[in-house]
Amino acid sequence: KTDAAYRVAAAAAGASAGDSGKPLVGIIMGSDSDLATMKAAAQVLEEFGVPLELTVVSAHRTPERMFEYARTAHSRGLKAIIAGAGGAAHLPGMVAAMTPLPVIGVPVKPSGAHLDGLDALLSIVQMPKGVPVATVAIGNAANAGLLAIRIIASADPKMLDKMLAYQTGMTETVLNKAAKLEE
Ligand code: RP5
Repeated sequence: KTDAAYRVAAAAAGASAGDSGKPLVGIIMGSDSDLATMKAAAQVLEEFGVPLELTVVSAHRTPERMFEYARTAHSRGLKAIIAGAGGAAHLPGMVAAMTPLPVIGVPVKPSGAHLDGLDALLSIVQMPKGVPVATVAIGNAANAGLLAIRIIASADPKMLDKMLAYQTGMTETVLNKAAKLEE
């Protein structure tokens, strides 16, 4: 999917959602410039058939919107939030402070950044005791998607089967590559 397609998908979020028709995972990012990184989380969720919503929420530029999003997320039926930001990446931590849901933080390396995303990583990972954010590697939004699926799978046997199948497939792929190398 192109970035533009994800913008359309964001606008129509929930339209193709699962049983209840409601998104289960919220993907938010500090800027639309983060979409190139964050769309990998959406792609993984779509592959597993997890309904999602995706939008821009900025801790610094739209603080009231961030408050509103975080405070209403659980009552709207979300089960997890994936939050990505670059630089002084306060979005995941601030959202975690205002929701009881699990929050997965994605450190984004903005194009042309001088600190290679390390600033975002440290901003997201160094949370005080009591306010956890599960932080993935710099730019690894796909892993954020997979972690959100595991959270959902813990209470959803069908999703658990899909995750087991994914893991089996990954193992087989690597073993096939190893076998080819050994030929
Ligand atoms: C952060 O600043 C955003 O999450 C983004 O990674 C970075 C640059 O944002 P733009 O200036 O491209 O909007 O808040």
